[in-house]
Amino acid sequence: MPKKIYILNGPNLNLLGKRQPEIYGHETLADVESACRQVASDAGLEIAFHQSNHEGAIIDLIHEARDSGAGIVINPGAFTHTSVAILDALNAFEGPVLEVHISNVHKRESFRHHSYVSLRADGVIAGFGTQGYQLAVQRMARLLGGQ
Ligand code: DHK
Repeated sequence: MPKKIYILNGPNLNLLGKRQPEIYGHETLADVESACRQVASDAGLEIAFHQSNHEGAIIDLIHEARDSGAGIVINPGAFTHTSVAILDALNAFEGPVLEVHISNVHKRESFRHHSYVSLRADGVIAGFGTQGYQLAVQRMARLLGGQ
């Protein structure tokens, strides 16, 4: 059975492609999902792809991944910079965690420079645009012992 990875997206990422395209680009989240599915299927991985504007829903998905996920790729959106609860949930997950930011958060406002999730993440990708998700899935495949 293929290993399943969870790709989780936080608040406002449902607006990808429409929201501040000069920062987040023109691709939609559906475009990101289909690109990730392609990379994952090439690597023999299954994907559960989700977005929520609600912190608790993201935490519930991280808990679900404890039972059925081998790894987590997460772009927590603004919760990156605020959520100890998401950090705690990720700390309760045993597999690899990769943190993705579409924009280079370090080039932006200082409140975006700190990430609670980075205290848990095994790797962080920022500023590679939506391509960062595909790179994270490739890296996840390597971490999980695929190609
Ligand atoms: C997305 C967001 O919504 C912001 O709140 C983060 C992140 C950056 C991104 O670059 O993908 O600060």
